[in-house]
Amino acid sequence: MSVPLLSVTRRTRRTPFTDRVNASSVKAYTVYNHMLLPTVFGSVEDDYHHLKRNVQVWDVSCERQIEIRGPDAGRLIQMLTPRDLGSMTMGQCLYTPMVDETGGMLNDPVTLKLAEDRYWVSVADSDLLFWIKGLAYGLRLEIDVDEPDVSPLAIQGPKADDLVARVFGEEVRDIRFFRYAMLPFEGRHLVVARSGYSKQGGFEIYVDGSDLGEPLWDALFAAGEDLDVRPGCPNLIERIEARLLSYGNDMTRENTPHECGLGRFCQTQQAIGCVGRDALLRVAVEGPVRQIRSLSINGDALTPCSGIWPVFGGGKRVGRVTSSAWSPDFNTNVAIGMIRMTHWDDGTTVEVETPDGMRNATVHEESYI
Ligand code: THG
Repeated sequence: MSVPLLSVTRRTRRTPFTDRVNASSVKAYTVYNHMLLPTVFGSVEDDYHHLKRNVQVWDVSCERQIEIRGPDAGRLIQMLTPRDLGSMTMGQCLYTPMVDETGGMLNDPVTLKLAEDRYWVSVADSDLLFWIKGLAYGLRLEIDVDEPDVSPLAIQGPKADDLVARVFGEEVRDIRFFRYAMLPFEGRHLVVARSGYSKQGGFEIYVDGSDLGEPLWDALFAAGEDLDVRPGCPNLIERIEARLLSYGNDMTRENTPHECGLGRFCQTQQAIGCVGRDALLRVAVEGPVRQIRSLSINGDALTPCSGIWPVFGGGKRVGRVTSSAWSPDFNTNVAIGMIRMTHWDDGTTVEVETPDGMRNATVHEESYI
């Protein structure tokens, strides 16, 4: 079967790193926040092994920043999320489920507090900017909402500390998980955060100004030659093992944060002002009746999941699988799905209707890694 190409236009935005990514023979892209996101370099499996052993540089510019600035910034941010941001301090990043008035997930960004009156919301793939602008205008809030020219570059893998220390200095080793420091590069101060869409450890550098993109990319590759640094990207296998959720795939506006297993990031009672507070307090009384789970699907490697695979228990529909990949380390197909409470206990056996036929599978309460 021939593989169709992606026609790139102004709507399919390039990034400050696209020329470098193309020069390093990227094999495939997806589109995320209307922007190019690489998905494969060598092969998904080669990228996976390399990520778990070495260090990679990821063009995750598509994690766009929504900047919220002004006297009402703190008030608006709390309207967006059931996570209590009352004690958030500068230098912190927080994973923040964001919900509408029904408690439905609109996005699952990382929020950074840059100043008392200035935040970045590092968004997943949905047009959250319009929701925020609508709230700000509708409520006559004293804030500006924009998408600045900021492009995250992630450095992920067990050797990430060594690589980033060579470019930004030894102080990067002291940055705690989901904290950031402002560190100089070519005379400009950049947010360097210990975060990223993998469980292998590493940093995200928020490249503030497209002109810095290629100099930073080149500096990292020059400094990391002996570390076998390679270009990479969020890896499908590793993120399923880690149960890192993908908005639009594993959850949508149809789901509450609790269904997504994100209840630990919600303090709805304290989140005064959150638009979805009443709805979430109402559903919290009963608790969710379906929830995100990891699954292992028996048999040989499956066709990648590009939609919904129905899940059955005792012949009845009990859920869906939305992400799946063959895991070399666990020697099984690993998957993420939404499973009804009758079948969500650890070790429950179910059947999954895959494009390669019905397969037996097991539900797991914990992630693989
Ligand atoms: N980094 C930044 N922006 C992002 C992402 C990112 N925007 C888009 C997307 N990824 C948002 N989604 C997620 C999902 C998971 C995590 C971060 C962003 C994540 N979760 C960890 C976990 O669940 O184990 C840690 C959460 C915690 O303990 O606070 O890292 O990756 N800048």
